[in-house]
Amino acid sequence: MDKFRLFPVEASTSAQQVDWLYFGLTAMMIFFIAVVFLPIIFFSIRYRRGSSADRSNPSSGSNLLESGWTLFPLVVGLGFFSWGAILYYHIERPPKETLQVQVVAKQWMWKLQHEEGKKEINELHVPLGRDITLTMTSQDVIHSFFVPAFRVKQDVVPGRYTTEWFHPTKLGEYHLFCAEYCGTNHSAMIGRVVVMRPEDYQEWLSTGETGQSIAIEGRRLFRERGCSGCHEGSPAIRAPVLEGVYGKQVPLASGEIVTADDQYLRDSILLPGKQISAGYENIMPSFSGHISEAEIMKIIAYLKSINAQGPAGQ
Ligand code: HEC
Ligand SMILES: [Cu+2]
Repeated sequence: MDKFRLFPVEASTSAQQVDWLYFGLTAMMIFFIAVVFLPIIFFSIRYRRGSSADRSNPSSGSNLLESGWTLFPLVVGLGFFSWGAILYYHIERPPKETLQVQVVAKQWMWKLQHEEGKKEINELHVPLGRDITLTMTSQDVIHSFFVPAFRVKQDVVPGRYTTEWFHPTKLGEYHLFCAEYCGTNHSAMIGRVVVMRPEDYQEWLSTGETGQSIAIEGRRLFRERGCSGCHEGSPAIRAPVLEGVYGKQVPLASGEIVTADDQYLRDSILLPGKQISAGYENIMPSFSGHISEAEIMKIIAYLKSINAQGPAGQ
């Protein structure tokens, strides 16, 4: 059995930061409890009925005291608010250059795939000292990807992409939990995160069933599913060229301009009628029900890869 401990280990950069905030808040509470309750106890004993304490000269108020106990908590409160807000901002926004892992949750398991193609179930292997970003979605109900040792928890929602990132700082194995009640076997939807030395991670990536990189698999799907028939310059059909589309500002027929992020690309594939590119007709069929979440993520990885450097390795 694990040693008893009050706190899970701190195994990521944000773990330390979250704990500092938590300890800071606790210290502040203890301070205010002391400032309010110690005098209450003191006065109720000192001025209890029948005590001989001096009751002449009752105090008639003090501006200094009143403004002090208004302003001091205000400043402390705003200080903690800013601290929390900055930390939240930091935890919610993945850094630019990170390892990418795709996560599809379903009742009751986690399916993960690394950029290089390696797949895992209920286990996530990551190298020490790198930033890792998970792009997550669910095939059915809402789940939540929770790694207590990293102090990260994020809902995984059907129909949407959410992200979670962390920077492991300690080798070892850590619990992975689903933290959103998701049906009968919710409590069994657990796994582990294994933080490895970078060399060991590289080796692990290339052993066992490695598969192809997700961008290359995405390119294959792009052909097989007939996307290329319309999107790769067919003279008969007018469809937007998708090279360079990722991250671009796309004008829509409705007059809006949206950024072509993962969510936009996903919606374009499943709900093509929702946002129609300006200047094109709404002739793209919906692939809803004909394509899995994992496949959509691969196609998106492919579309990202053809952004700058042309089609991913022929
Ligand atoms: C029948 C032809 C056709 C097929 C097949 C097709 N598309 Fe499209 N696609 C279009 C047209 C036309 C548009 C522009 C109108 C719109 O936004 O719906 C479009 C728009 C898009 C957009 C938005 C592009 C932008 O610039 O905003 C994406 C992304 C996309 N398609 C991806 C795909 C993928 C991935 C597949 C295969 C799973 C696919 N398409 C299959 C015709 C097609
Ligand atoms: Cu779950």
